[in-house]
Amino acid sequence: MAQNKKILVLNGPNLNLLGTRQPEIYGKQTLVQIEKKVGALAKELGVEVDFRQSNSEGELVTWIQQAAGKFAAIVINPAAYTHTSLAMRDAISAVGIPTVEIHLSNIHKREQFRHHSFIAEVAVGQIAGFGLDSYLLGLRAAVAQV
Ligand code: CA2
Repeated sequence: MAQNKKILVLNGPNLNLLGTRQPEIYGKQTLVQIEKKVGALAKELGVEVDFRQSNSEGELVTWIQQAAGKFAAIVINPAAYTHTSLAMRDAISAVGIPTVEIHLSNIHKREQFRHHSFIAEVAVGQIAGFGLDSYLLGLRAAVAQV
């Protein structure tokens, strides 16, 4: 039952720049606009969302750790840390909260170094390539887990 459940939506490095550069890859929406759309869908689905962004790997790891007992699911766009962060992978694995990995772009159609995700191995699943809709689909997938 999704009612009253809290979902943590995490955004990794540089996603605060959305809407200012590389719109051909990441779209024209700012992160604030995405947050508003996610908030509206959350309301419709009857869940509460806490939407955060950090450029710091350590802060993201701390937020994942602190989510234990407070959030029913995590939706995460780990950005570049997707491809590098064993620390975030270990944190997700340690807390055991169902986690949905999302990406604006289709990382599998891009450079080889973006094809591997450390997060995918501990996520329930991955949604990539749908722009803003990756966030909305990710939220729906997370709600289906709780
Ligand atoms: O497609 C995605 O959502 C990514 O997670 C975005 C990351 C990238 O490193 C991943 O491979 C795929 C990059 C986020 C940087 O966002 C920017 C936004 C505007 C301008 C520059 C970067």
